[in-house]
Amino acid sequence: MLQFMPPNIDIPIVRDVLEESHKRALENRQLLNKHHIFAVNLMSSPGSGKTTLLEKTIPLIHAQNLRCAIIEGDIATTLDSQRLKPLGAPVVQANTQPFGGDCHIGAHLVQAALKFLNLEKVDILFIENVGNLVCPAEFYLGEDLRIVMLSVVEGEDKPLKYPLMFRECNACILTKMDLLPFSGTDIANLRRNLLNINGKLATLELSARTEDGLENWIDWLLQQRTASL
Ligand SMILES: Nc1nc2c(ncn2[C@@H]2O[C@H](COP(=O)(O)OP(=O)(O)O)[C@@H](O)[C@H]2O)c(=O)[nH]1
Ligand SMILES: [Mg+2]
Repeated sequence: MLQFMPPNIDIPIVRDVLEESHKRALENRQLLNKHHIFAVNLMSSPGSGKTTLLEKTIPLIHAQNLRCAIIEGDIATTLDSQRLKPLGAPVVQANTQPFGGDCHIGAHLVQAALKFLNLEKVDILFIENVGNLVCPAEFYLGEDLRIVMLSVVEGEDKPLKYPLMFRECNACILTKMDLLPFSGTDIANLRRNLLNINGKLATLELSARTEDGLENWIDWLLQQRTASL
């Protein structure tokens, strides 16, 4: 008979790891509070458009005289950081490959990354999480806002298949709306699926390519920040 789990699995070790992670997240929270920083954890599958949205968002936030910083999470490379650096906001790359290639950013990595930022000069911190619709949902980092992006080409079933992510987030940005006519996605059904999984989920729709919906996203984001102050 196949046995999938050793009978004496050491469950306390798993719990300790999660407790340690939560402790670090609360420390991050305290530090961010101390500096009045509004932190946004941006999550999605690889390729949904997180970096592109940041490329479009940061100049618009800067235009409001608010200062941004970015923690860029990836398993490997500094490719996304290189895309974002010209925007003028400080960027810290957090790669998980040296720590075993985790499929999400941990609170300890955020803690380490925060040491590279002059927190006195940051109003909004964006954390681009590792592209993954599963693991990042499980780890609180100390953020104010958890956002999942879902591009319409990924299909209307994704909220049903990856419910934790959609339950754990405050908002879902449906993106690549310019591709909707080619996607075969039934947008009404997608909206229904989102709300069936999480009735409190705020939903925004935009295209970073055409910039439709971008202004609405910025207004909403700044309202969330104001409400948190
Ligand atoms: N058509 C279209 N393409 C987009 C949009 N946003 C991002 N992309 C493209 O999707 C690809 C992946 O985007 P990227 O921002 O790197 O995704 P990330 O992996 O989530 O950071 C790139 O080729 C982008 O140009 C959008 O709103 N519309
Ligand atoms: Mg990216």
